[in-house]
Amino acid sequence: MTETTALTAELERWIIDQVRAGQPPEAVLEPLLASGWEEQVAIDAIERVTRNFLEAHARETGLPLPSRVPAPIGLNGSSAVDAGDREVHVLASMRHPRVIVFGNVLSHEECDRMIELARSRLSRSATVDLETGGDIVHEGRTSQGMSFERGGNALCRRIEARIARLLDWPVDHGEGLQVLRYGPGAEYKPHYDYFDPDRPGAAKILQRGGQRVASLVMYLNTPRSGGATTFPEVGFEAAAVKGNAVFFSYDRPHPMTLSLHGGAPVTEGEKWVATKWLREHTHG
Ligand SMILES: O=C(O)CCC(=O)C(=O)O
Repeated sequence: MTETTALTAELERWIIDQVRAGQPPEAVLEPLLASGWEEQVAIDAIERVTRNFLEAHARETGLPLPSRVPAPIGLNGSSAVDAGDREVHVLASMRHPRVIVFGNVLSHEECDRMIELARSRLSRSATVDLETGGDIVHEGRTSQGMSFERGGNALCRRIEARIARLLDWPVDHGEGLQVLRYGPGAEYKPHYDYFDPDRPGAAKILQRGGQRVASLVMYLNTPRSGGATTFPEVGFEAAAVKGNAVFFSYDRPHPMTLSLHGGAPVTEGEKWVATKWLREHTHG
């Protein structure tokens, strides 16, 4: 790379080569800073070049355009994140699919309270029907569930504020928390959380907040056995451990994100989770 602070064609090519090679943003930024770039100018330049490249690539290949997604941590960074009222631990992190396992997201008291608030309101879980935009019961999802309104009670407000800080994503870009209970044998077969834009019911769903771009599945208890969150395309499993959470993002509604995931069957005991879905825009 030449020693210059101008965005030359050569520098643009170099940035694109780094992105294509899967280099993390810090590895692209550091050489620019070392050759005299002002930090924000360098970040803006890298973002612009990367976005132009990704958009051109998406157009050429017919893929959906990428969206901005929550990016709470870099790779090989700090092992803790300040989430405002709590220090959250980073336990594992994968680049593609982008998956992060967090520890200490919720206290045990918060987990117990969330279960207590949800328990009497559970019914057989449904999934979004992309034919109509409504809900349907699906044989691949054998849990029970309920949803809280965003900000619907003091506990939800506290957890939502913490998640917003942890993920650096506004509270109003999130759906209300959904609580699921899996009894023995219950599971959620592998699926994507984004809405397939080509299905007839999608337009209605996307009007309110745009696409889902990330999910945070928080474990409210530790099942005696089974119940991991699985990413079958990459052979990765996050164990369900009370107070921990698995985060994953998907920058476009496409299988190339490798965000296919499921809740493996609970083989002993029960499993409770609270899921937060993050949207592109305000989910009013
Ligand atoms: O229960 C799990 O581990 C996964 C939950 C899930 O896939 C979801 O809520 O979309």
